[in-house]
Amino acid sequence: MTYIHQTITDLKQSSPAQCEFYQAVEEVLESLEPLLETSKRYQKHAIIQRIVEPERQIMFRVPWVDDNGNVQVNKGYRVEFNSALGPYKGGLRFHPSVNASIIKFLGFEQIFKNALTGLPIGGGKGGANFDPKGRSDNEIMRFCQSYMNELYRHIGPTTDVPAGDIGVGAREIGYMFGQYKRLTGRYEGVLTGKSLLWGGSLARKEATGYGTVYFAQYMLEAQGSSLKGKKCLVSGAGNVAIYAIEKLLELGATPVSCSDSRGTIFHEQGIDLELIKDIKEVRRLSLEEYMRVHSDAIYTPSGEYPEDGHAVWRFNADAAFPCATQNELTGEDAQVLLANGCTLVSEGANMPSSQAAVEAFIKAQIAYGPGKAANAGGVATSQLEMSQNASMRNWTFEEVDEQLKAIMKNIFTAASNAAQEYGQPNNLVLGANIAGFKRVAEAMIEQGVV
Ligand code: NDP
Ligand code: 2IT
Repeated sequence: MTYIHQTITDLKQSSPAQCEFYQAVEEVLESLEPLLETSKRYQKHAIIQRIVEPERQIMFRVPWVDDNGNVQVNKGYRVEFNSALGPYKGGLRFHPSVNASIIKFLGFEQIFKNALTGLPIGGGKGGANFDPKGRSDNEIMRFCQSYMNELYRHIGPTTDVPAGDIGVGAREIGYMFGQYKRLTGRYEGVLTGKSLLWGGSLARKEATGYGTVYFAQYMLEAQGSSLKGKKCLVSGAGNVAIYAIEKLLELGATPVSCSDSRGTIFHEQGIDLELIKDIKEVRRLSLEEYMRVHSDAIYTPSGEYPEDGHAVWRFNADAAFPCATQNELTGEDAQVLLANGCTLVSEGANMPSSQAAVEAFIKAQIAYGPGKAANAGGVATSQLEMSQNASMRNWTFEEVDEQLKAIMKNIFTAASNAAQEYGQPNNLVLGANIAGFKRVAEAMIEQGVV
């Protein structure tokens, strides 16, 4: 354990107050222990010391004028973490909680996630501490334009290709693409998650949620089981959650919950997907709106379990799909889920389970798909969008979806094989971290000390 402690101690000194980043690093390094014990080559090439340090971190001012004529200032970020396997690739998050720690944890996770896809993409992440809630369309546009006024000089279709994440969807990507085009005069695949009218890929919108459910399906298939008839808890009500719910319904499971930052809906007979799409994608309202149509559902406002947990994980279910945000499933939540008979967790969000929750799932030997494996379908399909842009071709929905399924299957197989090789066949955290790390580390060694 000494190198883990040493690395975290060094990070705490060189990058103070970045707890989410230390959490992500610690989880990966703990998994690598058996690998580093048997192979000294990674130590010889100082791979650990290099891999935890971003190649480049860009922080910038984002000034803009709100609808009342007041000048607002936000903090913008892009962390270009690792380019051993390809151009930096990863989303942009617009949320008031964004800081350097959150962007670095996301960028660090992205390195291994992207490696697991087997595609030629490096790891990066960006965003701003901008809160889109309650902002008019014009304010969103002005913010996106100002953000791109700085970002455009750092990105490009073969250098760094951002996409969406929390608070960034097709609308924001559109405004940022427009500004990039105006500044550079170039029409190119510099962003993914674009509208289908002008360069987007079919199935990209659905890909993360669908991919998370495919991953769950592959975990169950390996046990001779399936999702059919399973009662599933889903958290979040954004891009990932909505399309996880859609795929669960298609596969004959019953998704019984969803949540947003203000509260949780539990609907025993199954979530009304079209209503959720209308509330969140079209009208952009709070989930409380759901109760106007379905008075038989249960609405729990946030803050019911302020110390140690969240309402969404307190209901009985066979499976859980955390699709909102980091550390939204605590150790206490995990104990309740397990006690209520939950035997599968597939993470649509990035690092949704706290360290204590991850340990509980591994100890209980349930089917547990960590985010960097289970939610890789989004970024993988982004890379398929890049391929289509580069070749000036458009694939059908079915073609993209088939490739997405194959990629999720390969990720499951790679993580599962690595877990077996290192003597813990059920531990996909270990398997995903080792399989992802090996690919990046070998590429870094071959490319020399850069
Ligand atoms: P969206 O912005 O579309 O939706 C986020 C959802 O989570 C909303 O329902 C939001 O509620 C809720 N949420 C966000 N932050 C908080 C918080 N601090 N507390 C409680 N609820 C919160 O984002 P996505 O669906 O795209 O992203 C969800 C997760 O999936 C994130 O962890 C993201 O990193 C991850 N992810 C996304 C991918 C993608 O392709 N989009 C790919 C891989 C992972 P509200 O609306 O009230 O804010
Ligand atoms: O966390 C993620 O993988 C994403 N937000 C998607 C990144 C991408 O480039 O599509």
